[in-house]
Amino acid sequence: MSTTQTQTQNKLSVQSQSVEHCLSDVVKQDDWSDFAFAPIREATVSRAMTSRYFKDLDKFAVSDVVIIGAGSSGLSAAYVIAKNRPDLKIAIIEANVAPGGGCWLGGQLFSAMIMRKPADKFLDELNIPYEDEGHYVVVKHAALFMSTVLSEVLKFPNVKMFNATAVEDLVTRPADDNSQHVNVAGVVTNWTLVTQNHDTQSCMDPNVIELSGYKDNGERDLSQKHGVILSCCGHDGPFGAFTVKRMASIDSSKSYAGMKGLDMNRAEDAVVKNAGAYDKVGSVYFAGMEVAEHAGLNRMGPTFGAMAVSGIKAAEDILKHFAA
Ligand code: AHZ
Repeated sequence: MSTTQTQTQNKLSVQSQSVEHCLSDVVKQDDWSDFAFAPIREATVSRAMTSRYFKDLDKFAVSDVVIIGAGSSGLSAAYVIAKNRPDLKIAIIEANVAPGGGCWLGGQLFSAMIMRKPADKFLDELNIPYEDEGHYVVVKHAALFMSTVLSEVLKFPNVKMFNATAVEDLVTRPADDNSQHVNVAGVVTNWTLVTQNHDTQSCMDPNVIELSGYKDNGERDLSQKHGVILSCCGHDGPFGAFTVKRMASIDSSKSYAGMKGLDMNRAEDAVVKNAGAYDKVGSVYFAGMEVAEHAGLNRMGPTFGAMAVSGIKAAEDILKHFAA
């Protein structure tokens, strides 16, 4: 390309057209030959990362809300809770390196994401553009929704996401009525790569995030609200439906119904209606496709309205718990 670059008053120009970018006032020559970053020591980089990470581990060792799974439902819920209650400590645990769950593409690896109304209200709140098709709207790429909700959630100072970290068990306490049932009082975490290798290595013990509202001896501190877990692990898969399956294995009163076949109309309404508090376990809530696994509902396939709206409904329930 016969591009003539000149520099006028410190501004780059291409074929006499002024090129404006964030470094226009920093770059001294159009060939960038004297460009240099500010100096740094390698140890400074290490300390800048690790000191913050360990500070976060310390800060969130007791959390008010632990969200398991950073897919479309978990992040929608996180947005609503964090926006309404900046005083609550919200830890998001995501097994994958890349958060987002199944919401980087629409169906069958196509890009567009469908949301049925009234889920468009959530898109409006996040300023995400879409095409209005009457009863439903189309976001041009699912990644546009995911990247926006993810960045909004991560901006909240009271939210920390621990990614590449799996919840591999639950912290349990005897139920308040002293029956054989359990309350959930926290999550047991590990690096996902460690969780995936428990069968190939000798014991690699995990870490724990405890819910707020317990005394040193593990009893409930009735002077404060107890923290909650919102499980948004998606449907059955390598990690999916984690909390539903684990609860069924540790509490005989709980069952794992399993997700039924695809029926968009039935599935989306039902997932929203059944999202929220888990029966008789005061500290556990569900949203997203894990609701279908828990309640034996149909799946909806590639329509995402119920993911956002079930997250909003579960968030509403959790906000009510902390407000009461
Ligand atoms: O990595 C998982 C994913 O990002 C994460 N996750 C699952 N188990 C975990 C664990 N510890 C930590 N034990 C865990 N993280 O949870 C996230 C779930 O995201 P998702 O997008 O799979 O679930 P969702 O319910 O938010 O959205 C489901 C989207 C679907 S599936 C579907 C269908 O199959 O019909 N239709 C829709 C809209």
